[in-house]
Amino acid sequence: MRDEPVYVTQPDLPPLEEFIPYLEKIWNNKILTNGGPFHQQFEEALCEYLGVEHIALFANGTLALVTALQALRITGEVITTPYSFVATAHSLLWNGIKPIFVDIDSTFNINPDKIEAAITPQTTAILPVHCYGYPCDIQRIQNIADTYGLKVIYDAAHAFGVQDHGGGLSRHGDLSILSFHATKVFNTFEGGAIVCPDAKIKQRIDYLKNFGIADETTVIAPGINGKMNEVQAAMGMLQLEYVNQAIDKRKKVDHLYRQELSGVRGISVPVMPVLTRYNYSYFLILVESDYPLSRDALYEKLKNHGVFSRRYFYPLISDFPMYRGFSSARAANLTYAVEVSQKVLCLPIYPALAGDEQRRIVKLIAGN
Ligand code: T4K
Repeated sequence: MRDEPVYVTQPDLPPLEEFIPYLEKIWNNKILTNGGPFHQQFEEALCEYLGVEHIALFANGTLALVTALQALRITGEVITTPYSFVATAHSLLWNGIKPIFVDIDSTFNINPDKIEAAITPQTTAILPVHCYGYPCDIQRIQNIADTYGLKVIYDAAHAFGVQDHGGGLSRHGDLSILSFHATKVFNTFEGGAIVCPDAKIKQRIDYLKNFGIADETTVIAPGINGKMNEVQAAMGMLQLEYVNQAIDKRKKVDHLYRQELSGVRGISVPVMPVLTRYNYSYFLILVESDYPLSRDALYEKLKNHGVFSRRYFYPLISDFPMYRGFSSARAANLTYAVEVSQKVLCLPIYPALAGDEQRRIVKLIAGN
């Protein structure tokens, strides 16, 4: 008998019967969107959970990114990483901004040593990604931004619930963006948010995500429709009750993989960054040159056995046709990003993943 397919992730869903009372409330009060009661409650609850001052909810993380750039009036060139999901750079193109790709380092994040060489008179901001929820070198990035008068917007789509010694990771930068997509640690089916440091910028973001409407007769900017609806917000409220246990289960999955994979020749597992709390959003292995198969051959082998791993993030964003030629002439060397993108494989990780499934996956990798 063939094994059941295993995908790179599976959304964590609360018990359906617990969601029904939320839906009943929505059906009764007939407020479906445009900043209803669940929207309000969820913003407050999220601020508390993440330990941040202000949050603006969005229909998804991409609209949050696009709007964050508008909110800070970013133009010209923005320095970013080629090693991310395409949405990071797409948000720049949608704003008519030129992405300038800079190499990553062993943390999978933008290499701060390489940023300064990519700065030109047109540079207005840095858009780093906390890739896999591993934190960027926040201090050094901020120092560079301060020296050159640049804004910093973090794409923290992978970093929900991650904490460093000072608190939630999303408190850093001028703005920080979260995604609550179905494939994320915390999901509202689709969803996203901008974490902002002060009420004034939050007000501007709230206008921008609602067509720029300030009141019935006033439109202050060419805004977009980026709003999160009431069903998403209600789902978020319920999901918050379960997210800690979901992260604990992910932690167990991570630990079992590490244990089972240790000693498999040619496979290395990145060392966990030093954090107060990690979210175990991804489990990645590096397929090294002494492994008997290429990374892609291992990917195919797993697929043939019903295990759908993913090559996040291959190809590099800079290799897609619409981004060719966008690297900085002086900082165009993306050697490390190229190397990593050819070695990484993200294995299935989600709260419901059974230990037996994990052992089967490791057996396949180990060649048994
Ligand atoms: N910035 C970064 C750094 C990001 O990673 C992302 C999104 C964004 C910004 C943008 O945020 P959003 O606008 O999405 O909120 C997935 C997600 O669609 C995407 O949200 C995510 N990053 C990216 C890393 O991964 P795909 O194309 O790999 O997804 P897909 O549909 O192949 O799903 C992967 C597996 O998950 C499937 O094989 C099965 C499982 N799955 C998926 C969905 C959607 C389910 O079991 N149920 C589901 O509903 O992009």
